[in-house]
Amino acid sequence: MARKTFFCVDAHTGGNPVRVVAGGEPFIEGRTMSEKRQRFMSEYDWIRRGLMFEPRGHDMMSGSILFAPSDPENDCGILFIETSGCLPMCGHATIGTVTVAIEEGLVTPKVPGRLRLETPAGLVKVTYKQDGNKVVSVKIVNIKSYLAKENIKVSCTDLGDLTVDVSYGGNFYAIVEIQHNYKGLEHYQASELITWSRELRNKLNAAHSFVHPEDATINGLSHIQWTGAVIDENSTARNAVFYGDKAIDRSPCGTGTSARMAQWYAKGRLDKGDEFIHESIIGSKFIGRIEEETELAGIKSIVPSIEGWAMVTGYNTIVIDDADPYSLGFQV
Ligand code: PYC
Repeated sequence: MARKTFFCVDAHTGGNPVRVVAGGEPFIEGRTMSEKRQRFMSEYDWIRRGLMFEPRGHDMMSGSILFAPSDPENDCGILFIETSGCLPMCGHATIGTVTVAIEEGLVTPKVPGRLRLETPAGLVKVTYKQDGNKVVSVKIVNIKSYLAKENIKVSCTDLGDLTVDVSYGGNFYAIVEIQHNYKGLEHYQASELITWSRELRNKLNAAHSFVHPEDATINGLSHIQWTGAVIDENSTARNAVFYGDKAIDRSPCGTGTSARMAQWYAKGRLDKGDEFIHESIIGSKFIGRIEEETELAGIKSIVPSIEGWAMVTGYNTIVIDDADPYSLGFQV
């Protein structure tokens, strides 16, 4: 009988949970975080399942595991774990992880106020501000983001025919903008958006291929971004991002915000330096900005930044015991 113990610091970023594994993680081979991610998914997925699903987690649970960096220039590596799997990149989890790592002394930055993080999707540069020990804001300069496909037709059983764009901001997002058959997220129940998201994701993945041009391990449309009217007139846009089987991000979604900025940039609706204030389903906000105009394998792309905040909610020593029939969790 084996019993494994994980020391976790729980936090939330703009309302969405981040469970940071601060002790108990295994040694994982791999030269890069992308290689470690592949190894983790094939050999250690029980850790993700046990820590993310019920009864230790819940449908929205998401988190991270910290590793030593492979390049000594960098501060640390991050693996993202979620109910949906191991994402190549996760913005809200990065903001939460940085907050926890600094406040709890899990990482000592080489340069105070700055971190260089290795993620499976690439290097992410971070700046953060503190008030005493409290990290009050975290700004992440994300990986290159781009509009992958425009004007894709897809039908939704309840809504009818829709036209969506697919954009990459660390994960591939289908973005549903207001149109004839879709009035905006505030007109529907979250449970309806969840049901429709599953259908759209299945149909879009069956009909199209979404593969990162420089890293084929990043593939598949994983997230649906439903847009809507802003609550605060000072915000630029609002969204509700669906992921996994039943999750709607409570934060504005960092990679989703990056994907939306890349879409707007490609369509001439956002310029370098413009502020993009993005609201979540609960009204929490991230501040986005295009830091750089660039290209990725010949595709017009941007380097976006996202700024937000996180709060520690608790310290959690979690046991996963082989004798427990629900050691790998469950979903209902
Ligand atoms: O913030 O990038 C994000 C994210 C992805 C899924 C949930 N949150």
